[in-house]
Amino acid sequence: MKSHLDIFTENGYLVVHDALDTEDLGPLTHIICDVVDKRTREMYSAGTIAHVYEEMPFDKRWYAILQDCGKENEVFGWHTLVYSEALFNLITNRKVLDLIETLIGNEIQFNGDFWVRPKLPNEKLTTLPWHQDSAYMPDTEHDTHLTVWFPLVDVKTENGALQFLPRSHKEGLKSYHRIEGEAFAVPVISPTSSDIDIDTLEMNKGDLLIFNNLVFHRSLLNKSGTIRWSVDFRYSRTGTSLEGLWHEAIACPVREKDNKQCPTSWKEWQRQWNASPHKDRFI
Ligand SMILES: O=C(O)CCC(=O)C(=O)O
Repeated sequence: MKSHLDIFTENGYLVVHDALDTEDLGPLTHIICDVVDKRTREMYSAGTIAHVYEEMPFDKRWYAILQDCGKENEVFGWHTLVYSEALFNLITNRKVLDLIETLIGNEIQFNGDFWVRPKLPNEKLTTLPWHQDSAYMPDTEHDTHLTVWFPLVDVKTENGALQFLPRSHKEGLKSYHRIEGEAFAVPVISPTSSDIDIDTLEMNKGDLLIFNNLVFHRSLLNKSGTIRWSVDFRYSRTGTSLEGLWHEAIACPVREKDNKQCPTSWKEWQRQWNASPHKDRFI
């Protein structure tokens, strides 16, 4: 049987089913619900929306609110809004770090990059084109940077699953350009000419995906009537250069050699966050 490392090395990504449970994901989901509730009440008080949609479930409420006022998400992901101890606890979750350890060893740093993504029905902004993460992270292509991606609801093709091109990381970073009207740079040459190459990752809440910075992936349009909530973090081996990346200021070691105890505390990370200039750049 192939190990996690074998699969990851071969394909450039790895899905682990039932890696986390409600105890792991619940606190962050709670924070997101609180953010939605707070923003809703502010909009209601300002007269921007007619109802607070209190009865709506997690995968519908934010969409109902934006529809009420005729808006879409202002950005592709939430950052500062979800900054919390619950977020830090998921970033440093022992089960997550154990899995990462099988791929890059036991000296691990969190790169500082995190996003909660409310992917709305039929929304172009959150439908990412084929890309390699290094295309958006300058000078990272010679090192391994891992993205860990967790669905916070079950994700099927219909509500905007991620698609991957297995083994595409083996050919290095391709050239990218910007096309007018597109939010994200795209590869100059399309990375695939055939649907056969494409792996569509349908995943359930509790499953976890890890991929490297050179594998091609994209995010499908959400054709359902509900929100595809997900969260993603980035990690690398401790000492890997993060120079020039916007999130360097809030990077921190999360696992040291031969010690399962996270070397950074929430209090220390809070100090870094409070001193960091970038937090005011994102919502
Ligand atoms: O969550 C998504 O829809 C896209 C995520 C992605 O492409 C990334 O994190 O690089």
